[in-house]
Amino acid sequence: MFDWTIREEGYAEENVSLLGNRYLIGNGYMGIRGTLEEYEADKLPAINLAGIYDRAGDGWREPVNAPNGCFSYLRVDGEIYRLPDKTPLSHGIELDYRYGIFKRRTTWRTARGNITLVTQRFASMHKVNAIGMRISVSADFHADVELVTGIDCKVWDLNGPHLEHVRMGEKEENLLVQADTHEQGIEIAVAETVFMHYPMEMKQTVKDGKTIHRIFFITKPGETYITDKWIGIYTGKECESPAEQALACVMEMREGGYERAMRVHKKCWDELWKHSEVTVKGDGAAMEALNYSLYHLHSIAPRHSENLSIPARGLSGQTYKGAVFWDTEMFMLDFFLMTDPGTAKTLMKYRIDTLAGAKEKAAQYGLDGAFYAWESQEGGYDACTDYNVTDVFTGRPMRTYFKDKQVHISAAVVYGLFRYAEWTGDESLLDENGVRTVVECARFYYSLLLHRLTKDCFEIHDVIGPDEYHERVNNNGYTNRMAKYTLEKAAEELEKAEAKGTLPGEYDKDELILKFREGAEKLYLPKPEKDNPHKGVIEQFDGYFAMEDVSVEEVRNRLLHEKEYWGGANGVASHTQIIKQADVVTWLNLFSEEYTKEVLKVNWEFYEPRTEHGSSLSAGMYAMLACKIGEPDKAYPFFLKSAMADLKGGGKEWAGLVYIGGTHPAAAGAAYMTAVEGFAGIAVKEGRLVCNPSLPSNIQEMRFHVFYRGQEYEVTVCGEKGQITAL
Ligand code: IFM
Repeated sequence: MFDWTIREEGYAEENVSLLGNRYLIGNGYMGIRGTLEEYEADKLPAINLAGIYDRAGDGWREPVNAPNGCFSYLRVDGEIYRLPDKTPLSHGIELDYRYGIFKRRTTWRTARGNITLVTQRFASMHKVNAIGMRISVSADFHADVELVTGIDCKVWDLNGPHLEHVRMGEKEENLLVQADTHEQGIEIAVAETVFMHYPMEMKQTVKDGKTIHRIFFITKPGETYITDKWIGIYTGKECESPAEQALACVMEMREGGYERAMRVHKKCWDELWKHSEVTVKGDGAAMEALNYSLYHLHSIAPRHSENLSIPARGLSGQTYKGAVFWDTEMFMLDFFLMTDPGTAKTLMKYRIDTLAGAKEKAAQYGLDGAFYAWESQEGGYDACTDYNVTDVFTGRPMRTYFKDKQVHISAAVVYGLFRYAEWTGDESLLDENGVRTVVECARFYYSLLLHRLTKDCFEIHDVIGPDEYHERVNNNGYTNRMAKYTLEKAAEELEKAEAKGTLPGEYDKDELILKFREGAEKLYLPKPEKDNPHKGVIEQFDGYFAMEDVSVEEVRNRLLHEKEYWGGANGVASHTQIIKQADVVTWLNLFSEEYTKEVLKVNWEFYEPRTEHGSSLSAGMYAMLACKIGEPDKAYPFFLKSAMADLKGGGKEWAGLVYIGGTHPAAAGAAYMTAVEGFAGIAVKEGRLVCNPSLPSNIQEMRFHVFYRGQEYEVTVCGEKGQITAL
């Protein structure tokens, strides 16, 4: 029976970070790590706020964690009971991922009897500024209990502290914290209110960086003492007076009551699942992992906003500076296009709105057009630094070129925009600013083209492709193909825009079309090799085949330190054929119709054993290409790996000495694409939705809904048969 719940029994200190990710809840406005209420900053609790960034001193600019309003613990007969200090008789946590409800249950043996603490919390999908918590205490004796619950202002930060002028206090019976971010002085306000279903005494105290309620009561054996707690969070980015709003929010939530708030919250989730649940018959593990992945995507979708996108680590913390990467367009977008097109639009609008930042970045490099941020924060600011990895041996920052050389990012934006327009039929994003975005990206690639005097083609040199272990290479096939795509699309769009009357006045259409078409036509693309030993294989970049051909295992054995970085100038993989993640395979997956199945297969088989899969993005691309080759059973383990990226964990947590742990929404998105587009074979042919299933042997049947061009369809796939019904 599929119960939409994951559980963990017992307490293991070493899993604190992992479980924080696995048990994350969120509503797009905030992500709340799956940590215990009593945890302080050293155990990585976080209420991570979407789109609020700050830079403290010389540290990396990263998203802000709000003061921890979930903070709580118990004192029983004068003694503190909290984990890990007091060993419990039993302890467990669970996540209902149908509804984003986190629960914990802990029983301790005290000198006079047993006491049990049960908590439940949810980030309201209905009122995104609110967190609801229910704290239940029961004992088998007359325990003298003090429930301590409040707001902890000492937050976990990677590069903090971000909060200044922290003001802790109370307003009537409610707690209130106000603080300002360091860089821009954005006010963050967190309010808390409690409602007790039992007689008690209550005090309020400010102590040790926390403002707390102390609630005193004596238990009767067998009775449960329930406290409802509401946390409201507002920032100066969304309103004039965040403190007032946060207080009003918690009062309103308390007034409405916990049960009602929970009902409305669940209704919102039911509505999301109505369009997105994927039923898988014959394979419970696949169904669980897939829907759990979709849960994560829903939890971080910025539905409350019109100009936010999704960071590479979702809302699970400050890793990767809370920045938006190509992950969104190339891995997550399809899920939203097919289940929640409104969110897909928001994601793409974010890119149009950040065009100015991309143009500024191109200009900084002496290039034309728009070079999107590799790690995009608000306004398109590139948070990627020159030194993104710290060397484990010297402790020194290592120069990496992700920001300067991963030029394929601009093409991902263009790809996303057209994917949006083609899938939804909504051309509104391709208004003047949308056209500008596409044209500026094309101008960027045009300005990168090099013309050797001895060759009648253009080349692109000195780039990093998706495989980040080989930096500053020439003619990375993926990059060149995506640049060609952008140039072609821009030329087409210029024609269309003129006809539609959306052509921005600053462009000389005919001149640009001529240039873009010539650029696209003459851009060099490596071809499948004709002769052995690499017959059919496409060389990832100039000179790749000449690099040392060695196994992933052998390269791993050469590591002198478990956290050593594999890439960079002298990494263990840098001068070998070992690649970090799908590269040529990503290209072939996107443009599979341009090659024979044989070529697709030869490349899959050549590159897979040479891929470390050091990025969670990698497996999904291999899974999808395997489906296109017609080998779903080969795709299956890669699909499961993607779908289980957060359920199982085990992904890389370190790049050198830099922490990169967190959730993996791109892998979640890739799992969705593999299931729906790969196994079920959903695609568009001549403007119509078609279904061409190729199920792996252990999946008997799949059912799901998809939106296409404003119409919702139900899809049922069984064996080789697929049925699409308009709803
Ligand atoms: O965008 C990816 C990149 O391709 C590999 N390193 C991690 C980034 C964020 O997920």
